[in-house]
Formats: sequence, C-alpha cells, structure tokens
Amino acid sequence: MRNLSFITLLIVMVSFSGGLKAQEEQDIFSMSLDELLSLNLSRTGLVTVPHFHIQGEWMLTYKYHRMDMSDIQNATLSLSTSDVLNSYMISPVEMTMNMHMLGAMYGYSKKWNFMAMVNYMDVSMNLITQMNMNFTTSSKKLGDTKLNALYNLGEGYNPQFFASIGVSLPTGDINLRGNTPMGNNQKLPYPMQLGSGTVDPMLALTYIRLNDNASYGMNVSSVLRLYNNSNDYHLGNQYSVSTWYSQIVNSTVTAFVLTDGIIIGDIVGADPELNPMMAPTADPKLRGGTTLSMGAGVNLSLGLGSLNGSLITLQYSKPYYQNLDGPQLEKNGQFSFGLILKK
Ligand SMILES: [Cu+2]
Repeated sequence: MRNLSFITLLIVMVSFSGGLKAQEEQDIFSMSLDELLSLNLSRTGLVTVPHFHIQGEWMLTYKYHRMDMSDIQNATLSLSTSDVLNSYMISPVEMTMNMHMLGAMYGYSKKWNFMAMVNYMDVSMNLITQMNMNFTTSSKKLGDTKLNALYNLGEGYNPQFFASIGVSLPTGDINLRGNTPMGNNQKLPYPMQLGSGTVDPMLALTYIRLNDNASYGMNVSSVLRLYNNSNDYHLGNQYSVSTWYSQIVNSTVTAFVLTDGIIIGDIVGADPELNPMMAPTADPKLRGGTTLSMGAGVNLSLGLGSLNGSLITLQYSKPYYQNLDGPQLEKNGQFSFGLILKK
C-alpha cells in the first residue's frame, strides 16, 4: 500500500516535470532572439555588476550582503591590538557589516536603462581600550541611495558594451552617536557612519560577451567625492575593476568565478568632533587602501513562465591581498544573497 502510493507520487511528479518541460520548450520556441539572449545573459550575469536589459524588461532585486572584518593591518603587515594600544587609547577588534538592498531596473530603450537602489545598513564594531575593557558600538539605518542611467555604446545586446552614469545621494546618516567608555552619546568614528554626506558622481564602463552557454565580462567603475560634507570632510574616491566568467551547468544552475580590485582613498578633511589620537578609526588618514579579492558563486534559475530569467544568486569572495593605510581592520570573507525577479 505504502509502495503503491509512493509509485503514484513518483508518476505524478514525473508527469508534472514532463509537463513543465513541455511548457519550457514551448516558451523557448515562442521567444524572439533578443528574449533568448536576454534569458541567457540574465542566467549567466552577475547581480553584483551592472548589466543591460532589453527594451521593456523590468528587474526587481533584493540583495543581502555581509562583510566581516577582523585582525589589524598596517600596509601589508599584521598588527596585534596591543601594538595599536601602544599609540591609541582604543583599538578596533572586529566589525560586521550587513546590508539589505532593494533595487529596481528598467530597459527603457535599446540605448538607455535606468536603475535605482536603496539600502539599509546594520553595522557593529567591537573595540578594546588600554584599560582592557571591551565594548561594542552599532549603527542601524538607511545608507546612501544610488541612481544610475546606463547608455548602450554598442549596437545590439551581444556583446554588451555600456557606460553607466549615476549619483549616490546622501540619505545615509553621518551624525550617528553612541555610548562608549569615553562617555555617553559620543560621535561614532568614520567606519560607523552610514553615508558619505555628499552627492557623489558614479561612472562605470562594462563589457559583457555571451558565447553559447557561458558569458564573461569586465567592469571598471569609480565613485568620486568632489566637495566637503556638512562635517568638513569628504570620503576618498573609490576605483574598482572586476572580471568574471560564468557557465550554465544545467537547467537550474549557473556557476561563476570572479576577481576584483578596489582602491579607496583616505578621507580629506576631518570631522571636528572626532579626535584622531583616540582611535585609528577616528583618523581620516587611516581609511584608504587597496584590496584584491577572488570569489565564486551560483545563480539558481527559478524556472520559466511569466517571470522569465528570475533567479536566486549566492556569492562568496575573499581578499588575497590587502595594502591598508593602517592600523586598519582587514576584510575577511564577503557573502551575498540575492533574489532577482525579472519580467
Ligand atoms: Cu538588472
């Protein structure tokens, strides 16, 4: 009896998946060349880098990004917290950054795509004082909001070659305060502030090529800080280069590998409420550095239907080289999860 119901279930499942498969083939058959291309590009595309949508296509994304930082480095040399406490009253011990990002993207025409993204940040840092006292500070609030226009520099959609021109709007707070052993309601140091405080131009160039069931690409991007915020400083400019290769494995799974390099400048100017002698995190000259990372991940296709090309994406990357204006906390692993709905 038990076996019989098991077999029935199996038959139902097989015929259901057979039906699904027929449905898929039907869908693929009725697709235009552009739609097929777009489907493969979205399956092999990376959500962490910009991509160009075909005209009329919508994309909604939720992305979660987590970064852990621990251990201290000056240039490429490791330091202990007691090394840091020889020159400062407070040393950072570790930091965790959680970002929740909501984004929307629209293929307005063959030449233009538009993108908007808001993010909520949840950052906490553990620190230690010269008196060997541990304490934690945390910041949970909206970060900066990003708007982008993508302009297609090529003719069609493969290869994709486009420029991205945007602004980062200062919706993130730069006046966050917290209780520390130095007193209650103290201005938190630079890494605990959630925005730049300035309207920042963002420029990027991206090239993506699709071959059979694989795609590869390269992206160069920059965030520029041109003037001081209301606290008399501006964050350093940021420049990055990333390359990736991704391959469709089967009807559900796409696997990818990526490398990226980021150069961040030091802060220019200084918040008058922060004392750089107190902690390295309060010193504007100790915020910059170069980080080279490698990573891998998978895109899991959520199937065909009206939400063509929708997927879940998982990605992990880790630095293999860091040269920091320190003492500064090192980046450890970074993990991202994304849910992408496309129509
Ligand atoms: Cu998109």
